[in-house]
Amino acid sequence: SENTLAQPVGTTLDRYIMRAQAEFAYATGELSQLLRDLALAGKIVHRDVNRAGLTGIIGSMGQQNVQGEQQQRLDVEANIRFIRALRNGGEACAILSEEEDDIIQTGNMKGRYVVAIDPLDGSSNIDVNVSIGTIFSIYRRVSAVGGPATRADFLQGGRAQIAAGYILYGTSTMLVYTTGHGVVGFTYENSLGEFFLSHPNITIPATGPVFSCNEGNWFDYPEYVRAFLTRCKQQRMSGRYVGSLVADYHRNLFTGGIYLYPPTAKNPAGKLRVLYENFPLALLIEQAGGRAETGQGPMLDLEPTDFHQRSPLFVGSPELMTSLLAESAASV
Ligand code: AHM
Ligand code: MG
Repeated sequence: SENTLAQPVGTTLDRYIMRAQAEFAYATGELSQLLRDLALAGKIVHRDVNRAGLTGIIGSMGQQNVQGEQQQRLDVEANIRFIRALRNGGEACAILSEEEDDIIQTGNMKGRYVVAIDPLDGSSNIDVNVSIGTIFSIYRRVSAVGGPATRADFLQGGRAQIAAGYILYGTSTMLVYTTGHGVVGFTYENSLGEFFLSHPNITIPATGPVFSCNEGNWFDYPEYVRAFLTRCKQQRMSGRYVGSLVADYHRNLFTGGIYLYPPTAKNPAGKLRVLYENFPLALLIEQAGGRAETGQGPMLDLEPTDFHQRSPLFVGSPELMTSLLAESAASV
């Protein structure tokens, strides 16, 4: 998964995508167009997020989304932005969004791709000015081109993803993605309105100093998870948990570490969603040299059956994942 593209300083996302398209021969430029569409919507959401405190756009619309959570206005906004960009771009025939129960047919029946997306994850963090993110996953459709997308298009399994990534709206806005040839990162330059290549070949350190989980759920965690976390503490590792998945994941990707969302009493199957959270982050981590697991096996081997299904998520540096799995094996 070595990324061999030599890049001059100041490479924009568009230029990078054009060169990568030639180098990796992906499709016929359709995937390139999709990535550009996602980046465009990401710029608009970046603008909305950064204006949020100013324009009173923040706040509940008094609606709940399909998971029964209170929806914030910016979630709705981001959902609209991404759907519109993908519909206008023409390459995606359908979209699955965290914000909507059923798949959204874009009307582009000739489009060869489907996109699963969490348009704005961590929405409970919006009101308190904490980093939030978008997560996306792309498949080539298995249904006939020219007709509507089907359930099967979205339920192909994590290994069928042809691209995945996230946008972090943090101290900087960054786009990080993979098309199966390593992981690349771009940083948004506000005044120019462009994403620039800033991280040409992202790999996760083999181990790292950080464990990330919601320790408030400690008494719900399986015994092997507690045994592993106890070891982390004995070794004086750092506990770091924003509670915003993209931010926690992104930090650990760079520092090395492990993120855990085990089953809990409230969420016995885990909290995070398979299709637009766990699968894309799992593909990214494998491409970056790390590992992602459900607790029952590799995340990417899970066979999905439902659009909004959840699973536990354990993801991070390979050595830490190995010690977690050793605790798990010792516990049976
Ligand atoms: P959301 O779908 O309500 O935005 O929740 C998703 C968030 C993730 O960003 C984060 O990793 C997780 O929920 C945190 O959950 P908890 O507050 O239970 O620790
Ligand atoms: Mg989410």
